[in-house]
Amino acid sequence: MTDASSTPPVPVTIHRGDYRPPEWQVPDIALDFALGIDATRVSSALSVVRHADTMVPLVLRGDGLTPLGVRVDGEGWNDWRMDGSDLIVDLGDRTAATVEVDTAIDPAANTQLMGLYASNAMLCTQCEAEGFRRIAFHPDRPDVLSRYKVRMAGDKAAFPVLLSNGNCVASGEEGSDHWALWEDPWPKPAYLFALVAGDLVVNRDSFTTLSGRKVDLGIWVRAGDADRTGHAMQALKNSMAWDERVYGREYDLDLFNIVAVSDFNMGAMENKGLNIFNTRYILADPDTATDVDYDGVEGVVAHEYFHNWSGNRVTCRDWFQLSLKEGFTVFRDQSFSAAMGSPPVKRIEDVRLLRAAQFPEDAGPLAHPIRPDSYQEISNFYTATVYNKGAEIIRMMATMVGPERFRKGTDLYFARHDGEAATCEDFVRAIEEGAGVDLKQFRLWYSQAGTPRVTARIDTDAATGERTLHLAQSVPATPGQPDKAPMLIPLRIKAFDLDGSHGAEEEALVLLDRADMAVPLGSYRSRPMLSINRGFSAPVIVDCAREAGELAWLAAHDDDPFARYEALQQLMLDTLVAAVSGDKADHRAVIDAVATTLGGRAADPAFVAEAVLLPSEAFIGDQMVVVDPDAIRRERLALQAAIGAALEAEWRAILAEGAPPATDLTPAAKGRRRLRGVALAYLAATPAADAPALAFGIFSGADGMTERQTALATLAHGDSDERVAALDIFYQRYRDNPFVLDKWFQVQAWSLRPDTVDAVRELAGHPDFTLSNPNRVRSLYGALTGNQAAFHRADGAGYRLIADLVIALDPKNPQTAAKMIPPLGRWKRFDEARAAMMKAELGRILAQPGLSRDVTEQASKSLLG
Ligand code: B3K
Ligand code: ZN
Repeated sequence: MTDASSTPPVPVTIHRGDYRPPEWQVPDIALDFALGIDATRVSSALSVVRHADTMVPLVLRGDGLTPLGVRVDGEGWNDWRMDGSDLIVDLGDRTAATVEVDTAIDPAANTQLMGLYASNAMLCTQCEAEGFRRIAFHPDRPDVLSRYKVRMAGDKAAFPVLLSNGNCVASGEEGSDHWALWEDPWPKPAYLFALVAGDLVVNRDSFTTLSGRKVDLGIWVRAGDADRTGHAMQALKNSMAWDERVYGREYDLDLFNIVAVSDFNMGAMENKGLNIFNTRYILADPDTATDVDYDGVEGVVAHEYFHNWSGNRVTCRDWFQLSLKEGFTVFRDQSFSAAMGSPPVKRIEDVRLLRAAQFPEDAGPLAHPIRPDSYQEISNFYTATVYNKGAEIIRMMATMVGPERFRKGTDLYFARHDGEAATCEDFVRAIEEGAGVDLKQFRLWYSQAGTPRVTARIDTDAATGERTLHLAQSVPATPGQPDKAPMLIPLRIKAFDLDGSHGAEEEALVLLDRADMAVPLGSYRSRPMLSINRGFSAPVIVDCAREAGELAWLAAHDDDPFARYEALQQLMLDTLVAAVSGDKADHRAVIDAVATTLGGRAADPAFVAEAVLLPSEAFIGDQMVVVDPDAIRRERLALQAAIGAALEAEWRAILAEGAPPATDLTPAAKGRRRLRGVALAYLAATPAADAPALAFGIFSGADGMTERQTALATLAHGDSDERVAALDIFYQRYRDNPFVLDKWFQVQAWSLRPDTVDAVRELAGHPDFTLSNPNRVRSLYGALTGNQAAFHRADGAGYRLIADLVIALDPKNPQTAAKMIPPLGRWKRFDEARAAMMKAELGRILAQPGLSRDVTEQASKSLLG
């Protein structure tokens, strides 16, 4: 017997091609928990059934567990041994048995926040992907599905509320202890197991499903927080109704519980019937949450709820199939949020996120297909590629077949694989058959990494006046994939006729399925205006030489709102890239286009706010061969100041109109607030002497967090007395609210001030800063890595700070530590001096003894480039 926790992890690479079906299935599991914050005893009884032809022993995975007793069919059993952290039980020639194992765990010492851990005196679990093995020995693979019976007992005063998956079927008291027995009728993989025990209050509601089943809904939070759960509850009920209407999916238990937890590695978790959430995606009221926070709550509640079908009823065969549930579920939550608000604005937000997080990933050392071929630590593959590019791939299928046929495909998928652990291939096949479409070449999206690049050019036949669109595609080499085959790229296209010579203009869906292609457009007397990849129909980069005048025309007239947004962004990008490359900056065309777009602000303020926003520093950098963070900042600020000054009267008028009440959460009100934030930022970029006072006025007069935070963030960029005062007032007012205090850290780390890296270093020593809370870590250090010029400060201070963080955090929480590494891995994109410093920091991280598998994998791959 060995203690697994002392064994250093050896990086082993797991390959998708090595998948073998499980040799033992576990149809039933009974768990018994004797709860304690720093000592919880777990007794598990696994009914196991042999599925192999040979007499292989039962392998139960463990992580940091010691078996305190092993019994088989009720008898003490000696035929077991430890293999590293795993428990191997030799069952001889038995084909079925009940294997019982006792273990003891210390939730309070669990700083990884995986398995059973303590958060604010409450016990909770996180098992995806491989956390169940930190609670009990188990095969712990998603293709082993079991029915669970969970009994838990503990001190009534410490743990008045006892929750698990499914339904509570019995409960009782024993002196100062009490107990509850939960049963989940639906077989599920171990990663969907959940348990919560603590002192919680509940917001109860109910939902009646399509077939008339009444479902009790409960959102459990700490005392005092219940009145901030209304938005989450409404989002849950809207999600349940939407999934019935759009996908025909009904909820399948009598109870649906959500618990909010302060210490959580990610957003939320879809455990069957017992979702566990990061508090930041549950609690919202106008005083503490911004409009963006409200939308985050709605989107994440929907996402986790939708997993009940796309993830739980149909789960993943193995972790390489992760995008099967995540890509599809992100697509579902994006469609839901679009339906609840403004579809074009939602699309812009989703594409902006894809470009900010996924395109860089796809262009760097950690690039991987949405269905990866290998991994060392699966936690490192919960990426923007698997989630967000995965959603784009589902969206392309939906675009190609249209909503009715897509629904036939998903109906077939759910019907055919209900109760199973499926693969991405199963999904594609169901869409192929259900929707009646050939997806043979399309499957390359699952196996080829890298963002395809499409070039587009219109040629004219001088003799006939016929126009032809020439399209070409290339997919860049990525680690392990030097050569790529042409993909199937669905491009929504329209060529606008300026002089009426062409007749009706119609949008076409062009399926670009080879390296080069010519698309006849017909005859146009003057050059048509090309609108391409409308609605962002494919996750590609389009290179299309269009002059400023053409982009300005499209920004003003295209009938696809996304394409209007895109044209203005392209105009801004072209202007900025030229300026950064040393050309004399000409701001006129952008200013005029922004002015024209602002003309539509009364009708659609939210869209206008998105459209007139300048591209981020990082996205400008992505257009360059070698990123020059200082020049990008300089030129972006210069353009912002020029737009600010030229349209000063407009910005002032928008601000003078006043804000809608913070309690008004309609899309129109949110749009007006968003536009006011943009106006304030433009005004603050000008030399206008009253800008800080104006921002401070908005800050102090705000009746809600959207206006308050926007004004604070604007002030935080500057050097005024108002900045110091506002930061102090904000801190004093919200120092006891961790969720809002995160914003206080974040706005300072986002600041465009030259001393931001020093400020972050100092804030890390603030009494309210802690490495134990992932939200706090992200609010400070995550914000810094998103601040391009600060993180890439020429002396390498930003790199050092992040590497120091990774080294300090890894022993506590490797998952969160590993998430901070990718920004250091982008060294190939920067000048030699910066690249050398970034590599040196990666090397310093890798030289640390006892490094986790998570950080080892990310840092070593990042160093390789
Ligand atoms: N499925 C979880 C993510 C689990 C991450 C584990 N490292 C949340 C979600 O995507 O819904
Ligand atoms: Zn998910």
